[in-house]
Amino acid sequence: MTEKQIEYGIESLNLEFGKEIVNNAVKAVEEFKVEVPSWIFGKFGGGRFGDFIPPGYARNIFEKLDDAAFVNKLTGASEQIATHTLWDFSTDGLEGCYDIAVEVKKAAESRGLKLGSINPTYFLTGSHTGSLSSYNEKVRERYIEQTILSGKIADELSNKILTLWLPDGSNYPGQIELDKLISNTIDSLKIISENVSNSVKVLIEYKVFEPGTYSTVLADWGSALMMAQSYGPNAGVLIDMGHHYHSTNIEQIVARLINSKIHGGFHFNTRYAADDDHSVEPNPEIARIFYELVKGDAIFGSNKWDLMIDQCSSRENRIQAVIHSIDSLQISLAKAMLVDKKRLMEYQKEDSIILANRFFNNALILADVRPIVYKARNNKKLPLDPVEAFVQSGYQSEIEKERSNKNLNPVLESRS
Ligand code: LRH
Ligand code: MN
Repeated sequence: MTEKQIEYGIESLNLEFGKEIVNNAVKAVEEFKVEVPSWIFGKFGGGRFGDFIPPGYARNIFEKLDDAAFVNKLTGASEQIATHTLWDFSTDGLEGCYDIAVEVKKAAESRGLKLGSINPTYFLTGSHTGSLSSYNEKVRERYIEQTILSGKIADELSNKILTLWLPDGSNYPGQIELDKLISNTIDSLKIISENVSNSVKVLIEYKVFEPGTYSTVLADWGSALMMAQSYGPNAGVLIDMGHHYHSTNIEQIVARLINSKIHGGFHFNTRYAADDDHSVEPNPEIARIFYELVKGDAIFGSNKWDLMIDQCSSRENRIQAVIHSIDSLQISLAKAMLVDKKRLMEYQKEDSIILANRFFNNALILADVRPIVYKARNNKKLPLDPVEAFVQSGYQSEIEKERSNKNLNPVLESRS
């Protein structure tokens, strides 16, 4: 889109939505930040029926930081990187190591990045009987230890956010006592809350199924909220887009948590089947979610939620996929900023159902907000289309060449 087209686009949006609303939307896109996951740059993903190894994938946390730094350079919106303890701070994938985390923090900052949310890893070797809910006390202790270490890393080296996703559940009725797993998890979280600083915010992630099929300990927002409340006032709920049954009204879960002032966070991705973890699509659902977040002052304000991308790729280019997600989130934010809430609520008061819906959709579905996103990037001297800029940069062929030489120090070889 040329400068002229952007100006025309802004002019027509000013006419339809008003100059002040459009200006606020441009400012919001300029300030928007989202965390990227370290694991998107590695070989993790690809589904269980294939072993596609993406060319030029990041072989260790330092190459992941290189890729994340390049994404931040092109988007100006992703200086924080989420890490997984046994993927990024471990030499054996069995235990986390604080000193490696110190090294990774230095490496991140030397690339203009910051460590973001810390994810204890409850799903690698030895997690087949569960983690914090396991019947096996030794297993529970091991994961409690790893979580306390991850809490220390979050408190002392990153942004004081600890996000917990438990794969715990069962595959057959009768395999376990459902209430036993719940009480084991509550007991484990109690020990963790006594050993992790309460300046650390703990976000509990739920998932409707997988790897559990018959039962999942943390299967929905309600179970995650109850666990968070049993943990303490510094705990909340983490919503992952792909962790719901189809037709679940996710924006209503957001509205409910904001309404009850519960700490919240997001793992943004898009799914067409189940927990696909695909790149974020700028669809009406994401726009409606951003409307609730903007209205609830949860993007920039006092009630700020922790916004993260959690995706992994099958065959698509990983770096293009995460830049595409950032672009889609900025587009969704711009749409949400265009809703004139005062006018919408007048339609609602009049019970003008269809007029309210059409007015809402004018902003969230029909408006072309690309001129707003481009103007914001122009103002920040950033490429208008960061995905295209990535393709033109030659970065992909550079990393494929560089990372094809085999003499990598194994200690650093990453497991994700
Ligand atoms: C589980 C999940 C969780 C992560 C993992 C990589 O499906 O969404 O957030 O820890 O993906
Ligand atoms: Mn997730």
